Formats: sequence, structure tokens, C-alpha cells
Amino acid sequence: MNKSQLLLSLTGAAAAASCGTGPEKTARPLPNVVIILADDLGYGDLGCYGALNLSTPHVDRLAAEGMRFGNAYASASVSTPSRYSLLTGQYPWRREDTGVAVGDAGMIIRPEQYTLADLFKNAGYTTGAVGKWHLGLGDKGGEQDWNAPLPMGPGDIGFDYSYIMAATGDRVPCVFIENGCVAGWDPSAPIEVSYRQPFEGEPLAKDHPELLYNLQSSVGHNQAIVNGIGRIGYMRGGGKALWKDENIADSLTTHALDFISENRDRPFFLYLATNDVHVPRFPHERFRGKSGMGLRGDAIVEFDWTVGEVMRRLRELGLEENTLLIVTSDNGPVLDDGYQDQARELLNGHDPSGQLRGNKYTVYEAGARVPALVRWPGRVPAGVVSDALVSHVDLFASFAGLLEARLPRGAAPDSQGALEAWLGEDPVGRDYVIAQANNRALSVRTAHWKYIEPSNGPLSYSWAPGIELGFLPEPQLFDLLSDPAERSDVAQLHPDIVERMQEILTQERERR
Ligand code: NG6
Ligand code: CA
Repeated sequence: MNKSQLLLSLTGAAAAASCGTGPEKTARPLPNVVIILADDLGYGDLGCYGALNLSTPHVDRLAAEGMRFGNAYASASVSTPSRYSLLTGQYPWRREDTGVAVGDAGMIIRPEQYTLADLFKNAGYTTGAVGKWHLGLGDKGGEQDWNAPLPMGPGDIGFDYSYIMAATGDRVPCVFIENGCVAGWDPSAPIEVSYRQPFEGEPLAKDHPELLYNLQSSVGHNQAIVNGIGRIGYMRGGGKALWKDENIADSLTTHALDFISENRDRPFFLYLATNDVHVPRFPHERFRGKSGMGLRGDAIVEFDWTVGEVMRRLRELGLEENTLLIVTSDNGPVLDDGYQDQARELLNGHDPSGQLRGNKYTVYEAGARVPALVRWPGRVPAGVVSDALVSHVDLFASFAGLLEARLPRGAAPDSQGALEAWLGEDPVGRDYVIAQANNRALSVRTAHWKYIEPSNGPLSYSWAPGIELGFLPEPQLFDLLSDPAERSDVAQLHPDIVERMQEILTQERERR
């Protein structure tokens, strides 16, 4: 614990400075909290989760020094709804507008909604968001002026500092946004963005494959060309502010480390959402060839490096002991996600889903069951694997419990206080976890069963070949105790359980 944190905890100054802490509670040190959220990192993508021909020494050390979850879930098998849920403590399916956001979407979380960042801020923390945002920016979609301060951003929902990518690596605008303004904005190249029509005179990836000198698209990603890579959406300008994909991890990591250093003397909350391992996978040269699995594997090695740098900085600053560090992923893995990066061809026996069925987008286990590790020396047991059923949606109420904070009425309505499970004191966790697939179909998982509600949708997506989505018109039920890989649907054999599980969903949908 550093000096000011000690002071805060001894004097209750954090409570006095806010209404975050109950008056009668005993003084406790306030740990820093860092959440590192990977993108599309699968349940089987890390050494400590069984990856064999890929080395992730930094995350593996985290597993040795902390706890690793075998049954941790994101709320959705794609990014926007998953992130929405983590930051708001509300299931994404309670709102219509939480699907995968375009790059010029307006703010999905509005300032009046109480967020995880608000929670920390009101408890006296300095809060920062670095990395992939993908939750919309500005007041109205499609109407942002990217050459001026954006009228609404992370700063309006509780983040003191932000250095973000508006959406994803494969969506325009391809610039970083720092505290609501394009970082390194280039006055000689004003930025225009559209998801409706191309800009005259700008070459498009679909017409000019010869300009895609860094990566060829496989499906889609055929509109704007930035850094020799085709993107979703149209864009003009940017000049010197345009990112170089090979430097994104360096840029995000550097800003995250700076945030940690600058706030070494006060409690901080850092939400670090990496671009790795989302497409376009284009890691820095020094990670190339390191995995023996091509660009996707190298991007995992780059992700592992980021985790290592954060751990190193915490150690160097003496903050290791008093920092609760979480590493997890927004959704499951995908191989071909629209670029010709040979992710499938170069797998070399690696199984990104870690023997679970499914992938990103899908309703099966590998869609939303994700790696999750927690380290807090002295509080969380080291080198332990927890089988407790935990969900990202509970981080909100769990941290509220840790901070002994009071939440405004209606805040984080789906979040259950599960601090004991997240800290390794409760080996059981939730009664059930609900996850959402890309077509909005829901599944319920208990310790024993996995139920998938009937839904409509394609069997697979053209842009993600080989992925079985599981969007079937009949209910599906799997006995995870005897069939962890969801091989045989036993819905017909257990109509009573199907009914009970469906009832859980009905009740959850009715609860507002
Ligand atoms: C899909 C994109 C995919 C990825 C995904 C969102 C195409 C063909 N596919 O529509 O590449 O961007 O959206 O991924 O455009 S997520 O992890 O951010 O949810
Ligand atoms: Ca994702």
C-alpha cells in the first residue's frame, strides 16, 4: 500500500470525499484495481489453460501467483454486449441497441447510467480506460465531428482519463482518441467517417486489392484502406493521427503504464482493453514468428507481453501487493474473421476453444466461457484453480462489496455480489450464468447443465467459415458433467430440466 492509500484507509478520507463507503465499516486499504480485457482470446489460448505449442509466460506466472477460473463467463459471445455488461452490471439483452457497434455509433451507455467507473470514482479512485472501446462515442451515431472534442465519451460515464480506439481494429476511424479528442490530430488531414457511403477519390479495398500491402481481406473488410489493410466503413483523412496496426499494442500498453505511474500515490482503477487478439491481427515485428502459429498466435504472445509489462510496472512501483489484477477476455475465439492471416492453417494442433464446443458468436460454451485470472497477493490464494461459476456481470456488485459502497437505486440491476467467489473464498459461485449469442439467443448454465433456448439464425456465417453457431429452432440441453464438450443434446430425455431452465430465462426477462 502506498502512503496516500494508507492515509485514505486510516482516516476514512475516501468515505468523506464521497458517499461511497458506509460509515460504520472498519477502515480497510483500498486496493488498486486493474482489469485487462483481451479481445477474442479463447478458453484454450493460454499456457495455463492448456495451450501446448504456444508460450504465454507472463499470464502463466499470474496464474501461479493468483487464481485461475475454469468456469468464468462473459455475458455475450461478441464484444459490444459483453463490454456493456461488464461496465454496467446489466445484461445486454435488456436493451435492443447493444449489438456489435459500428465505428460511428453514438454512446450506448449514457451519462445518467451508473457505471463501474462511477463506482470507483465515487469511492475516491482515479479511473482510466485504455484500449478498445466499442461502446459508441458522441451524442448521436453518424454525426460526430472527429476534428473537434467529442461531446460525449468515457469522461461522461466515470472515466477520468481515456485513450481509446473508437470501435475495433477493423472499423474506421483508425485513430486513437484521448480524453475525447483525436490523439495527434493532424490539421492538414481532417477526418471524415461514414458507414453509409464512400468518399469520392478514396480507393476502396474491394476495388484495389493491390493496395492491401499488409493484409488481404477474406470476407468483408473491403471498404476504407488504412495502413495497407481493408476496413469496415469509409474514412478520409487522418494523416499523421492514423494508427499503424503493428504499433497498437505498444501504444495502448505505454498509455496504460503511464496511467499507473501517474497514479501511483492514489487508488486507481484501470480498464485496459487490448486490441489483441482481434482482427486485423498485425502484431509488432518483435513478436512475429514467436508462436510458430502465424499472426494469430503471435498476437497472443503480444497480448501476453502487455500483461507482463503491467505486472512489471506494478512491481517496480511497489504496487504489486495492493493491486487486484484481473485478466480475462470479452468473448471466445475465432480463426478466420475476415482476413487472410492463415489462422486456421497454422494452428499446428492448437485448440483455441480448449476442447469446448463453439467459438466467438456461438451459443455453445466457447462463445462466452473465457479465461479469467485474479491476483491479489495476500487476499487471493496463489496457484489455485477455482471451479466456481462466475460472470463478468457480477464484477460490478462484487467491487461495490469490496468498497463497501452504496449504489444508486436501479444501478447494476443484474449484478450479484460475488466477491467471495472472485476472491477464492467461495468454491461454488452463482446458481446459474446467462450468456447471449450473436443472434441474441440466450443460454443458461448451471453447475450441471447447459440449456440453449430455441432461436432463428443461420447455421454459420459466411465470414467465419467452419463455425457452427448453434442457432436451432429446438431447445438444446447438455449434461456438462458427463459431456463437457456439448456433444450430445439430451433435451428430449429431460423435458423437466428443459422446462426449469426455460423458466429461469422467463423469470429473468420479466424481472426489470
Ligand atoms: C463482424 C466482422 C468481424 C468482427 C466482428 C466483431 C465482418 C465480415 N466481420 O461483423 O471481423 O469485427 O464483427 O467482433 O465484417 S467483436 O469481437 O468486436 O465483437
Ligand atoms: Ca471480441
